Amino acid sequence: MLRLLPKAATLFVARETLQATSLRKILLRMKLYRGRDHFVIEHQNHFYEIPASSWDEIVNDENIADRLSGQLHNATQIDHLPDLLAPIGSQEVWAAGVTYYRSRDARMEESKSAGGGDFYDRVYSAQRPELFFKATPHRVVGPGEKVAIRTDASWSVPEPELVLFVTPGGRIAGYTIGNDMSSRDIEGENPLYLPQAKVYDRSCALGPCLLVSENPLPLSTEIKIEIQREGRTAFSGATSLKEMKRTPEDLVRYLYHSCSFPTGCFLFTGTGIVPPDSFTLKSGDEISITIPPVGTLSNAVG
Ligand code: DO4
Ligand code: MG
Repeated sequence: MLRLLPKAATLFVARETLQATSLRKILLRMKLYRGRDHFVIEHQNHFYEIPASSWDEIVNDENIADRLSGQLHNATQIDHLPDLLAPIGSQEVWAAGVTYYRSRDARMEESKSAGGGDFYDRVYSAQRPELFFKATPHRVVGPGEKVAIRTDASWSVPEPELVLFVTPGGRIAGYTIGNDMSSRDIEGENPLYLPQAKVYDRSCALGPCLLVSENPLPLSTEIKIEIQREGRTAFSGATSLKEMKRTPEDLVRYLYHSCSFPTGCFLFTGTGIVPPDSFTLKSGDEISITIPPVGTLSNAVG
């Protein structure tokens, strides 16, 4: 610990304690990356390689932040980030839906002719949230990898979402960015088709890192998306956590009710950005989703 403190701080016990406290606060918000061969912590714009046998070993600690700040002292500094993989090990990925008014509206519109609209209105205001299973790890892609469109879908969109990492004990220990790729024509035809509209190979992107934070993200946190097509912006949009109807803690409480997650889990918190109905993704589109404290997740469609 002292190695990272200014020398003068060691002369005054009270000041040292103060310095150590603020250092701890800084350390308890850091980015954890999963590289192909090793794990990396980003701290104050420097990268440190840390030893671990697996992603699960790191994130299954109920106090990930303390574990990482402890490891930082013996870590090897490296010049740049390695090629990144999705920040996931053996965790299941779940998702909440219709947590923003914009999503409720879009869902009611797309399912109107099938008579499903009322369900979305009811779930938006019900106490119990909509929670659905999104992906097993092998269906998840990481930064720079391609997300897919279902070949039997005619109307596909990305859903840019804040994703929680929840420990086996049910504590929100970190945040990442997610793309909940969705087939709106299939979902709109019948709400019972939701698993097919949502769960298919490469339908889920996560990354670029896990922001390990002991403090919740402020409601002013923005979520932004930009889709580039043939060199121009085909769609862009933004929202903030202020627009979310439910709290992350409430979503976790329902997810963990009568359901265990031995290695923790990821939980998408819902989308507040839906492109206009005339928009559908095409192969070659480049999707960038930014949540400022976490970073940017970029994936092409293909
Ligand atoms: O009910 C359909 C899914 C909604 C969803 O994924 C979202 O609101 O983000
Ligand atoms: Mg979604």
